[in-house]
Amino acid sequence: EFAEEIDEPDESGVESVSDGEEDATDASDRQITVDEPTGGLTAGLDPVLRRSNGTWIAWGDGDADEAVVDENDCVRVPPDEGEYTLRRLWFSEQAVDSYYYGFSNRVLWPLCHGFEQLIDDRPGDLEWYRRINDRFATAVSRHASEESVVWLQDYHLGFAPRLIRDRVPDSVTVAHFWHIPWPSPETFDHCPIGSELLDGLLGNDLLGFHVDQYADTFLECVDVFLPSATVDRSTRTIRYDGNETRVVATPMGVDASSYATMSRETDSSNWESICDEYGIPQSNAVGLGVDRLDYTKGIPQRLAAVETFFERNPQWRGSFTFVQKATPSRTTIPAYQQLGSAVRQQVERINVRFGTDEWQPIVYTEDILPQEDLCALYRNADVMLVSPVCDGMNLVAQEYLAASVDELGALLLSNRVGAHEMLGSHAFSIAPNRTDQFTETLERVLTTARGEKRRRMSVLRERVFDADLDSWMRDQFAQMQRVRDGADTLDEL
Ligand code: GDG
Repeated sequence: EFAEEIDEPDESGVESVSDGEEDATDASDRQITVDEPTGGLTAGLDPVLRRSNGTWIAWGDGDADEAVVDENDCVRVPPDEGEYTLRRLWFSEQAVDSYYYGFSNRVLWPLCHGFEQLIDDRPGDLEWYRRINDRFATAVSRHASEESVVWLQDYHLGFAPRLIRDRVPDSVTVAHFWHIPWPSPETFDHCPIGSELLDGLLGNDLLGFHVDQYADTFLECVDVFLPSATVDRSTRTIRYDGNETRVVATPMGVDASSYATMSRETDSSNWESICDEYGIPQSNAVGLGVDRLDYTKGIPQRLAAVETFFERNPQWRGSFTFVQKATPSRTTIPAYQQLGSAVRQQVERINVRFGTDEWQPIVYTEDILPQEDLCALYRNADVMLVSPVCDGMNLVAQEYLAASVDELGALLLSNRVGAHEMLGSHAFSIAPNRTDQFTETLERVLTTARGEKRRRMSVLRERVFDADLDSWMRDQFAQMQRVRDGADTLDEL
């Protein structure tokens, strides 16, 4: 999900196939090509799979007929070494529309982010969500052995843990990481299948969230909506239907050293060409936003603060440029289409209001940038504006810090993101909907002395390096091992 803008299946390219298993493809004369992502969960999982000689079960991206797979829809990867198995599941266009663009992203996504007014529970979508979860569970049960550890990712697989639990031996450990927030009981009450979802998730032995708040609201929801469950808040353990689920908060990190290395490798010519391409005056102070074009990310709120900033500070007109990199996402969903046009209009209006022949206050792009260009932007931004109204963690804030090798910039951070728990004390904290306070904070950042910014930045960078992706991954597996060892409470470990 977090790398969706790069990995999301091309809607037009998804082969229309039946919901059943695909026929075998003759792979003998086809080449396997691999794009290795830098950073992100995918890159973090790869070495784990290699070490464990495991099986990665994933939604097949692209054309099933063109895929290089054996009769079980599997391929050994990486191509030359063949250290683990990649098992593909192929979905029809209808399945993608209903499961992914439907129940996952029209119901669960808005629900978990507190946008219950945007829930659009279309007839049939839930049924596809059930079916696809079932297909994942079937695939898992075919590959799992007595000693397997199954690790599920995210809200697209809410029913799968129960379905897996019912089909695999008791000795198998089932763990899950939920990458988005968990809502309060009041918001969760809007979930059309609340108790079924909780029942599904309690098929897990271990359920991870980014921060304490989400772990606690999950326990509260179980308490309220699943009366037959026994919830122990002090140990974050739930007993339900003969199974025990441990709930943990483990904040996800980024591959900090690879961002730092890539950032160091960018030189002034990279930056010059980005400035030329997008019309950023090199002499300007630069503010930066990097997000998927999603209503949770607070882009309109950020643009409102930027507008107020130029209104109140004419001296900055012509010498501060705000760069917003917004990646189109889930564009078949009306709420996303509306957001996209509202944002484009807002940018246009602000640029008309303050722009001149030589200078645009906002440089807006929907391009997907190569990682090197993203790092060059991070490194050269004087202030990074991360202002979601609700966000599970927010990796962009951490990537910015990791890439800020010169320690010259500053992070302006919403108090409504998971990352605020780790970074809030030394970032410039804002409430995303309070435009005045947001604007004042931006003014303050731009006039704060270099020494003070460096002091904050070096504390923040240390935190991001200490709690990086590798440490998160190790933590996850240590927790799974503990659950497996059957320790009574995590506190005793
Ligand atoms: C979900 C949760 C949680 C963006 N544009 C480009 C590009 N990106 C990369 C960023 C970053 C990723 O996309 C976005 O990650 P976020 O964490 O900010 O947001 P979500 O996509 O909403 O992710 C979130 C995350 O899962 C992990 O648990 O933190 O709260 O919503 O890595 O760098 N990368 C490249 N070019 C772009 O143009 N190369």
